[in-house]
Amino acid sequence: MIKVHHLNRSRSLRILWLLEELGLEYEVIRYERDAKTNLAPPELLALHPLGKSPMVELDGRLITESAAIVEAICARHGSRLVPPRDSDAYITHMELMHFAEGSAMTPILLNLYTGRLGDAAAPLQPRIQSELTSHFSYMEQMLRPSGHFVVDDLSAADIMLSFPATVALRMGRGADFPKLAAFVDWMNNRPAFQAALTRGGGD
Ligand SMILES: N[C@@H](CCC(=O)N[C@@H](CS)C(=O)NCC(=O)O)C(=O)O
Repeated sequence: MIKVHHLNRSRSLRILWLLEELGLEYEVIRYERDAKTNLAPPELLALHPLGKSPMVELDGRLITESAAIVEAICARHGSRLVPPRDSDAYITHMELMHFAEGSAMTPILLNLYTGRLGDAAAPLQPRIQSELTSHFSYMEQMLRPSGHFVVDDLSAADIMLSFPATVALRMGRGADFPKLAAFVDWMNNRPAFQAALTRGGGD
């Protein structure tokens, strides 16, 4: 049985969505963010030194890092969500799988943290905002006419990019990036995504 250590309102929802799309059986162990600090509870630290979510137990092996988890699950159960390794699409798939956490999250997190500094953050803001815009614009540009990022059907990269795409909309950038807005809308209407939301506790 696959076990998902799931933190509410987190990137971990992507893993539940993936498992629902693949029709796999899994157990969800839910953790709640601290009401004051918004941080993960210490129970997650007992599992791994970083104490972050998602963490997944697959065949008894604890796996961290969303993209590694998605790749590991797809390797065993979801090869249809990854392009053939010898294809050009596979390179795009790898680029976007790494971009989702390795690139897109940097300006998103800088914006979140410096937002708490008020005026003290003013000198950093132009660069953070231009980086946010360039990363969201890149995603907008990569969306194909079919509404997917890599091939003309759901792929693992779509699932990884759903988090930064959702953040773009939460930041009120939907009008600037209509293809991203349509992608998030499509995701929200997908039964597997709705099932993932329910299994994750609804938020
Ligand atoms: N790059 C990691 C990031 C993991 C991460 O930062 N998870 C957040 C949830 S979105 C978390 O656990 N935050 C709670 C905390 O830092 O206390 C991944 O993609 O899995």
